[in-house]
Amino acid sequence: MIKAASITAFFLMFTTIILGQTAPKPYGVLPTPRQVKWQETEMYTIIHFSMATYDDKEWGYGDEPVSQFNPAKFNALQIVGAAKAGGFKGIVVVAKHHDGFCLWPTKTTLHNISQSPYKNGKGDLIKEYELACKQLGMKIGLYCSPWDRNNAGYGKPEYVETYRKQLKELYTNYGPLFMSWHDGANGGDGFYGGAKEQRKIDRTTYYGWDTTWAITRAMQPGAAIFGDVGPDVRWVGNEEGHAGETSWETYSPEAPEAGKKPANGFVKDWLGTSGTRNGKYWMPAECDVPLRPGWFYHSSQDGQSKSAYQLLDLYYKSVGRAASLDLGLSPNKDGVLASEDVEILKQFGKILKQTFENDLAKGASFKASNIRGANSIKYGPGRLFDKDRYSYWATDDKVTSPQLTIDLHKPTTFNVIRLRENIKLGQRIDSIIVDTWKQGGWQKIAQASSIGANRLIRLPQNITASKLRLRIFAPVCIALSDFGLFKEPVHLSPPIISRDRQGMVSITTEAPVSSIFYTIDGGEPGASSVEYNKPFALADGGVVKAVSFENKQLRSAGTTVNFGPSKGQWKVLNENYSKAVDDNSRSFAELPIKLNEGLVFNTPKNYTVTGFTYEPVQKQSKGIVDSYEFYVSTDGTTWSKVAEGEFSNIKANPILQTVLFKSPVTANYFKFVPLHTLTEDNARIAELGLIIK
Ligand code: FUL
Repeated sequence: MIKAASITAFFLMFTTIILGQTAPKPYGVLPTPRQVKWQETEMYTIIHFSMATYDDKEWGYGDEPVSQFNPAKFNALQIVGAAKAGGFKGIVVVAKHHDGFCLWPTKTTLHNISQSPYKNGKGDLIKEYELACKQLGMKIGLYCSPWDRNNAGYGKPEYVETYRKQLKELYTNYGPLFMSWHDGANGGDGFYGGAKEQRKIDRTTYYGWDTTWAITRAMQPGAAIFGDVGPDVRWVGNEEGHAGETSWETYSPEAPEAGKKPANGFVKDWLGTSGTRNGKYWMPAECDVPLRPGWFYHSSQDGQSKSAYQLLDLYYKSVGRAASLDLGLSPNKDGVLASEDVEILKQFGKILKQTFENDLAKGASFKASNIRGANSIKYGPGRLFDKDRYSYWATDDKVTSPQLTIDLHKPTTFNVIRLRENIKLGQRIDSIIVDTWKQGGWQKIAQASSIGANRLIRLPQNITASKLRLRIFAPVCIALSDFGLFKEPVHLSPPIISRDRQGMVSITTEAPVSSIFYTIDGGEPGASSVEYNKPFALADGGVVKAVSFENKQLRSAGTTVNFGPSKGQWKVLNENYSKAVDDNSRSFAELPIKLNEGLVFNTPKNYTVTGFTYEPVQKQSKGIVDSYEFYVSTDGTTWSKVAEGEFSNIKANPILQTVLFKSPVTANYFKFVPLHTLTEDNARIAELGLIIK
């Protein structure tokens, strides 16, 4: 028996060697089956709806009364259904955010939904999401924030036990989960059961991540674990929704301090944007980005959701760079998504479908410079055009720079190229070049480094060609599984609205359009609104909405800009700081942090003000203010404090910060006092603004 088996084994080995059918040897670190499954998910959403929704904050402090949680129309089917219409395959529910409020009836704390009026204490939002996902065929994952600003024990060992108990409850009662999301392990100030103090933790040791992850593995083996340091999926290092132009699926996380172990919240996170070629771990990136400016719903951000074409751009820069797109959805106080968000998701899903349903490379003939073992059935380029992501064209071991010519048989117009490797054999390819045959010669039209599970190249213009050539460069033989050509539908770029220092509003577009229509009364612009033909005055501010049209048929996405009063006549008392109110976000004022001192400006008339805005300097981490005070006065001498607090999440998401006062105030002197910056240096202010009633 043994003899017969070994003869068969020898025979098999002999034929595979002779016929060249041994698969290429895997290269570098490899994905686990769990990571392969996660990679195929490509697009999911993360849903922030909790206490902060009611307090109009990005991070609740932890002292929010449970009595305020009572969404009148919460509808998980509406939320999950909108995500599905957008082409997303799953949702990650924020089961507990930094404010510590648990959306399921946990036994670990009283700060949970069972103590709220919602469904008379019988509510369980996670169950509602889970049922909606089951009904709609969507995957579900959970985010239970490690940082808990409500829990009295936070910072002490006992809290880590509580956190693990919370995870165990979630892992037992819901699922199966496709992701377990662990981020925001910050620590800092909070309510902490009434202590109201700073609680610093050592992020490398406090949470005992290895022990926590072992619980996830045992109880939810299918869940990919996300965090700054994975271990399955890494954070991309920004909340803008894009991976680097080159982004490797492998990664070697580094701690910011030499000799220390990297951990969630303690890593050179900017390295996550591109990953590491030949990195230590298989740890692809997730690109998380909110659909609206913030993660939670704020009515002040209505009209500022990303358009379907902006989402498409992010799709190319995330899913198209072998990462995933995790889009933040923010139900409003009623517990549903705003209709404008639902509409955008629907349009996005439609554009994706229109773009990718028709592979223009189908039916092409192809010629490879080399086929592994000359076995064209098993390893030939025909494998590129089946729908299987893991069948592949491979070359002989020594052929590491092969070429493929593709004959489309007729002139074909496309603007997107897709390439995929069989990642089960590792990330093998360094770079590729695509050429088209034009006037008797090859002409380069695209190039890219890092392919991995999915690489989409969006061309700057339409290309029409009938013959293409693909050149590949790798350190080892290749295992390419897909080559596709697609045509994104024609669209108009949305209007760009700006205002000068004199208060004149101009509207333009990137490329010429036949007409632009706008409104200044908050109404939706359409072909019967006012047509734009010259700049108009809006010195006291207001909402401008505009849309562009091509021949009244093709309509662009809309643009909305909410202007405060024009700053042309504002005076900054210390002229060194005048760049904070010059209507130019690219210039900034820099001032030292000093108690009671700040930046004072005076307006030429009294305004009834409902809030103010602070814009940090973009693309720079220095001088970002994260806590402040704001004062008003009518004589520049007697001041009253009208706001104080933190700019939550400004590090990861440094967008324009809007602070609304408890009640409107009338004044002509205003003082912004920065109390602290993330980098503990001088404060930098790109712009300060006022929100006028
Ligand atoms: C971060 C949090 O601090 C933000 O508030 C948000 O939840 C984002 C998705 O993750 O870590």
